[in-house]
This record gives sequence, C-alpha cells and structure tokens, in this order.
Amino acid sequence: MSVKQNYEVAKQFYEKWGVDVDGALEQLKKVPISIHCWQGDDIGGFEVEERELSGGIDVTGNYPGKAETPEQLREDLEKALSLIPGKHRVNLHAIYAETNGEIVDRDELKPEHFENWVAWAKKHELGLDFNPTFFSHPLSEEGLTLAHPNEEIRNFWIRHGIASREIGEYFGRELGTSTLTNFWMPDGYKDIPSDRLTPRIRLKESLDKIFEKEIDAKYNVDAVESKLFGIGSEAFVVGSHEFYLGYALKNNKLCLLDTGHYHPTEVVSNKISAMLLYSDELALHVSRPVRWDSDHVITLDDELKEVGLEIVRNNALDKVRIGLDFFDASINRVAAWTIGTRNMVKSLLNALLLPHDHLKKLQDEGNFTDRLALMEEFKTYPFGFIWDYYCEISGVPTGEDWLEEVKQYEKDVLCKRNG
Ligand code: RNT
Ligand code: ZN
Repeated sequence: MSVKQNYEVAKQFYEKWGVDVDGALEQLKKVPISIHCWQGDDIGGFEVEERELSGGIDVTGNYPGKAETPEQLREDLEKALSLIPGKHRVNLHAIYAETNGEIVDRDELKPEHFENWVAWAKKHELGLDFNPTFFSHPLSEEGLTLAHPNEEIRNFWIRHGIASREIGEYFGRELGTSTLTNFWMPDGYKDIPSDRLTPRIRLKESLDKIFEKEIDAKYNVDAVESKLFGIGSEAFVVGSHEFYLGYALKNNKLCLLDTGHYHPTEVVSNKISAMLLYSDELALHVSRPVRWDSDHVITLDDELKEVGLEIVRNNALDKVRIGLDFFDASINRVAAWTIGTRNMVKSLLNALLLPHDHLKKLQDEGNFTDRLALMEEFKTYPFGFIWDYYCEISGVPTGEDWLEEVKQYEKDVLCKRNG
C-alpha cells in the first residue's frame, strides 16, 4: 500500500466524525515552529572569547560533530529543516553574532553582526526570532544581571537588552515577518533571600528602560520568560511566573511559557486558555523536563499532545508563538532537532484531526462517559498514516526514513569535523 492509499483509508476514520482532513493539513502547513539554533552547538555561540556556559542551565554529552562555525551550524540546520515538514523559523541567541574575529561586547551588538544570518534566512525563506544572552559572561557570574544591585552592571545589561530589540526589529524588517525577541534572565539566589522585593523592583525598572522605545509589532514583539529555579538559583528566581505574567499583561508584552519552568505537576497546557482570556498572544518554549529543567528533546508524550490540543481547540494557532527549547549533546544533534520538531508538528496534527465541537458538546451535556470513551478511542486512530502523507506531500521523508539521511550526513559531514 502506498502512503497515499494508506492516507485515503485513514482519512475515512476521521471523516466519520466530520473532520476535514485535507483542510487540517492545509492549516498545519501554515504553522511555523521556531527552531532554536542552540541545540546545534550546545549553546556555545561564536563569541571571540571562549566562555563557559552559565546561567544555571546545562548541556550534557559529547556526541561528535558539533557545529563549530556559523557555516556549520547553518549547514546542520538546513539538514534538519529538510527532514521536517512545513515552513519554519529559526531562533537565534545574541552569542551567535558574527563579528569577523573582532571582540564586540554584548552591549555593542548591532544588526550588522547578524547580516549572514539574515541573508541565509532570506535564501531559505525562514523567519528569525531572537534572544538577548544574559548568561555565559563575566558580568553575569554573580547570578544577577538586570536585578544586580550594582548600577553599572545593570546598565550594561540594559544596553544589551536595547541592542537586542534593535536586532529583532532589523530581522523583522528584512524578512517581512515579525520577530519574537524573548527575554530570559538567570537572576536569582542559591539560598533563601532576606529581601525578595528589592531585586524584583530592580528587574522591573531595568525592563522598563529596555522597553522604552516603541517598536512596530510588525517588526518586533517582545516576550518575557519566567523560571522556577536553576542551578545556583534554587531558592529564589527574581523573574518568577507571577512576576512576568503581571509584567506582560500590564506592559503589553508576550508572556513566554517554558514547559520546563514550573512545578513538577504543574503543566503549561493548562495555562494557555487561562492566559489567552487576558492576552491576545503568548509564546512557548516547548521542552521536556526530566526531574528538573533538564531540557531533554521533546517526545510525543501526553503533555506535548495536550499543548497541541489546547492551541488547536481554542483556535489559537495564530495566537501562540511556538518555539522549542531543548539541548542534548548525548545524541546526534541534527537528529535531536528533527525528532523534537517533528514531534511538535505531530502534536498539532493530532489535535487538528479531532472533532472538537462534538467533544465540547459532550462535556456541556455532562456526558462524561462518551467524552472519555471517545478521547481514548481516538488515541488509536490511524494517525500515523495521515502523518506520513503530510510528510510525503511536504517533500520530506516519511516514517523513520529520515534517520538514514541523518546517519549518512553524520558520516559525510559531522564525523569529518574536529569536534
Ligand atoms: C533557561 C531558559 C532559556 C534558555 C535559552 C538558551 O532555563 O529556558 O530560554 O534555555 O535561552
Ligand atoms: Zn526557555
């Protein structure tokens, strides 16, 4: 049976429930996932001065073939993109600037340091997103940046924030699609603070300065990302969820939810509908925490499916900016991107294939038996055949065929690198 034939059969299962399967694929095609460049080189970046990863995050593993140059990173991204159905975006961090061997500190970064990325994005018709880098730097070593008691240090990071928004705006202008510039700061304390308010006031004031300049949302939109704890900030993080939720709502910023940044039984899927009542848009960093904010490659687990369901059943595909945030150096990095991004797309497809109106109605009627019975039965519907067909019409490998390509790429390209 061909992929197409399987599709035709599988389609009937869903059409029985009134689902427009071809329409679902059309819709899915238009949803971009923002693929984080930092999976490709373990959040190394290309700063001239070698710097250790800091900020309370960690990448473990030493799989061979890590990208060492911007050209290699782009080459690897191209490979991964060729294995993922749909048109997507690439998410950069400030440390991925290209400065031609010149030392340019974070507060002096300019759009011109990202010209190569923009040219590449144009060539491949990709949108770009951006993140200032508030870690892996001598001035963040004390675990504080925008909330630091020292004004000079704070000002350095404020300048970095301002520079970053300008880079985001430049991306948006050049590429004709608005950039999401996401602010995550590691600021926090290892042990119980004697004062939680003052650091929060400082963070708030620093952010106000960074966001002073109005930028057209056509070009750049800002997001703020909270966290519960990090390595070295176990007792207190200045930018907690409530801090940023409040900040975002009051200042018309996007609140970015990282699926690894909450209590172990607290889930991001449950926050989406609540927040969309008060905010037109929000952003995600889809990650997989294993016992802590470990940033494992995302699998098609229950929570990933639930995130997809909440976005689709609440008609929020154009309200949620979906980005990924995982980093694993113990497996092939191109495979990591491919597995994770394909899973994100799969979770959306799964959601697009369900008869939400019917299921909502059952709930309103109090018919919980049918609701549970159907939701369980749909789990074993022939989803895989629809997915394969989507891959085929998108011109990317179906099923596990992509793995051979990654293995070949590992042999031909990755293993020939020094890394
Ligand atoms: C850290 C945050 C943040 C980073 C990236 C590299 O816990 O999740 O988003 O992972 O900016
Ligand atoms: Zn994140």
